[in-house]
Amino acid sequence: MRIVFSLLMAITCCAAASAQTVNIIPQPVSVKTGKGQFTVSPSTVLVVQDEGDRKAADFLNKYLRQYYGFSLPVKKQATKNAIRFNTRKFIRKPDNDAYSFSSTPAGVSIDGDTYEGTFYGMQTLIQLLPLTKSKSLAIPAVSIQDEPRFGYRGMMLDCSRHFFDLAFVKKYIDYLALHKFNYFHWHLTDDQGWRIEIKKYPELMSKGAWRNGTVIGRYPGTGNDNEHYGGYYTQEQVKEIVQYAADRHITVVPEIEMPGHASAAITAYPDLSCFPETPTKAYYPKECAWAGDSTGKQVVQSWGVYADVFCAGKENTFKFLQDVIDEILPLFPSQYIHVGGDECPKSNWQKCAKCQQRMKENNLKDEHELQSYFIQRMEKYINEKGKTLIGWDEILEGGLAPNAWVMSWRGEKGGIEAAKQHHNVIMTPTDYVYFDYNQTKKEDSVTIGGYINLEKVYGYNPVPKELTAEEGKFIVGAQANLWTEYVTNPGKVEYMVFPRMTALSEVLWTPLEKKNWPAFEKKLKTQYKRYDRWGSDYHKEHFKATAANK
Ligand code: TNX
Repeated sequence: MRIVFSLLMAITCCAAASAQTVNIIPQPVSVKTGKGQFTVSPSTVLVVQDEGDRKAADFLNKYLRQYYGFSLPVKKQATKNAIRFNTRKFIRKPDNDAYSFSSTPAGVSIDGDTYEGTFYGMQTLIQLLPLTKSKSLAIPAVSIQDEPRFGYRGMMLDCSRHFFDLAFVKKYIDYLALHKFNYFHWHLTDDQGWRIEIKKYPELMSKGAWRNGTVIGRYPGTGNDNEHYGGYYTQEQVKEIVQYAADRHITVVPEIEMPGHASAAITAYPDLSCFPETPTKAYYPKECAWAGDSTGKQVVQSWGVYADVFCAGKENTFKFLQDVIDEILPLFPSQYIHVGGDECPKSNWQKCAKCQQRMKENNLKDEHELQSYFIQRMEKYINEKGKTLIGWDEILEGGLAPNAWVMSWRGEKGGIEAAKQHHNVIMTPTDYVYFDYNQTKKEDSVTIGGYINLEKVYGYNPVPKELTAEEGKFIVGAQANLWTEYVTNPGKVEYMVFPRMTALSEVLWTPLEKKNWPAFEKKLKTQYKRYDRWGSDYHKEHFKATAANK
């Protein structure tokens, strides 16, 4: 017995030696280190008072099972050796998802103001776990008070240019959860493929979801791969993703592009174009190679902006889009529906008798006002359904729809203007958060170009100094976009987002005055080990690259 006891003591001592230093990203508001440590082992109990906190317990158990090979019993009560989840203990600030975290040798308590807060506290716990696989996981004694700086912390994934299967979309959502992000912006339609099942319009799936080939290499490409490429998510799969995200306190914001980036939809239903008889090939850049049938409307095979957009003159266009919205709303509980609105060439509208007629009837002085009419009409429809419209900053041109939220991507100008007009703004400027851009000057994979290194992302402040304190409140948060023209597989997604997404999490969560680049760089070394533990790809060159780029 004695021997067993001393052996047990020895194991506990070893665990003590390996306790992780406090290395939390995003950096919490306040961290106080205590004395000693708590050891998570298979006999530790998760205490959950109600169903709301079960999400936190379930996530932790899944994580422990996956990366450490054991999970913990979930109970309503326990006396010793417990991790307690306890939401709504105290309310600090309404709707701010704050939490307190305390670990002592006796146990761990995570007290969120909301279920989200408790979930974030659980993410903090995960970051205190040692990185080597063991059934005895020592975490240091700490006391943490924490809350997010912004209410909207988003990541976008473009699933149109390249299609990502359900398993990977879930993995991406897990990455968001592990970084305390709360919005997943799902880019579901674009010129190169329609990716969501709409039962009323089956040709969106049979035609709009497929292209006969893709250009090889960087635009305009060196040829065409001639491969039939595509796919879409069924409504059942969409529900599965939405639920998966909700279980991680993440809202999925769907994006259905209009009036531009519409050529996949037009391929399915040519009458949505101003000129149904004009073949897609007539709009296609001459320097890009083409595969397969070139008659009629075809899903495009290269990148960029296409002039074949939704006709703003036909009632049929609005009927179609409203029907699409009708099918989408029951799938997405999100308060926000993104309708794109970016990069809509006006050349077809200028030549189209029906568009010109619409302008005359509505006293619209130019095609920008016609775009504004388009978005405002869709906004009215979306508002009637009790939802809020989000659009890219082009929706400012020709007058902003009354309640719209603006995603400012062409720099911060649009966002500043919208905030001054008292519209909510999500910052996604190309200068800081376009994760399709290179992270080193010497990038050897094919990308869209550009250059945004880690330090640049880290240094981003989403609230521009041009705004007064009052106006600044309209900046609800920020988001990074991963456009996937040159991102063909999950590994490349990971390579493009890591570690920049980790830096962005701190931009969005940590109070400005607590951000600290040298401290972040130090923590990054541990973060790399986490990526390794997750089996994720990531951009490994940061430390070398910064030296090379100086
Ligand atoms: C602009 S950002 C686009 C996308 C491209 C991206 C490439 C925005 C609203 N539109 O269609 O994929 O640039 O960086």
